[in-house]
Amino acid sequence: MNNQTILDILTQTNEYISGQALANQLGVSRQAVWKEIQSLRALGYDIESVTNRGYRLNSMPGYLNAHAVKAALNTKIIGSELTVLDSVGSTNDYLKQRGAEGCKSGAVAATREQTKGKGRLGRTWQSKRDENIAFSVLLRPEIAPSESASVTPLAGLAVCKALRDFTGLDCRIKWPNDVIVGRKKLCGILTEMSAEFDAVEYIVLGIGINVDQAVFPDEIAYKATSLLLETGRHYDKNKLLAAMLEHLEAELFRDNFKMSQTALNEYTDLCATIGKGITFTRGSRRINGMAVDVAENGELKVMLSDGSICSVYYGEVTTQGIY
Ligand code: BT5
Repeated sequence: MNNQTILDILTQTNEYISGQALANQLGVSRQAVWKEIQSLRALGYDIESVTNRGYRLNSMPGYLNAHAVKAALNTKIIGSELTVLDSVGSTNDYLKQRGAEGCKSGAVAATREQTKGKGRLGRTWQSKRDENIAFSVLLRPEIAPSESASVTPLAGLAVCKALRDFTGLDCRIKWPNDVIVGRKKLCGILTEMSAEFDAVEYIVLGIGINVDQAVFPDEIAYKATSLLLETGRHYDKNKLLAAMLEHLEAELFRDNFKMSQTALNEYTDLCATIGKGITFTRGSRRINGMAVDVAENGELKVMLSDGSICSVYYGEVTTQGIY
């Protein structure tokens, strides 16, 4: 017998189910059901038992778990296959491996603990067990590699909108892919891709959000924030993850992974970088300019001191007044 099966039954109803009915459905003894209920309780599931009526699930544990996410999830593709790991090096690496093995588009891997979280360009993403959300989504869009540039900004838009809806915070996007509150970073996104010359094999979108973390290591404390620090509240991570997956599905599939005019307008409205002085790198040069717009393919349009406009697509951008 496995936990999943008893939980599958209990999560589908608000009614009491007798030990005998559970035992019959699972093909095990009532004693085995009782033992399993005990171990689920030890994991934080509040399962009530009433004589002559049976068992009922009152609440799930606060930490990330697949049943609670699925119970709150309303998507067709993203999350149709969903795993919540206890601990993993990086959810991106885990899903890339699954992608190479052929897992289907929309597969999601989240984790309670990430021990080797990755940022872009070889940097690290730090998070603490059960305090944050780290997850990845694998997608198999039928697009050319050159068309994939809009996936990261679309994901940034989706996560920003989800966080705004869920918390009421005035979250903004720091181009290209950070979600910030005020001057500090709440969420980072890392997109990785496996592609042939003319077709994308799969894209793995990795997203890390600071939820309950109250203290950050010295080197990032000046620029990192969390939902707890911003609102003084604890949020249900399972519901928040479900909300993010719903927004990701809506934004990514609205126009087959392209930035529609609506998405572009929303992105531009939420982009904290536009209208600010920025510094970016070209080779070994540092160049100053004013961010004026974001193009359909996600590029940042920057006005230089001579009035000319140039496009910035990669590398590091420092935005005045943010970080
Ligand atoms: C990112 O990179 O912001 C992408 C982060 C993606 C993390 C997710 S978690 C699930 C999935 N699995 C992974 O292994 N990764 C993805 P970048 O823009 O390069 O920013 C990294 C920089 O952000 C670091 O060098 C630190 O300065 C800072 N940083 C690290 N951890 C942070 C945190 N928890 N909150 C705010 N800033 C952080």
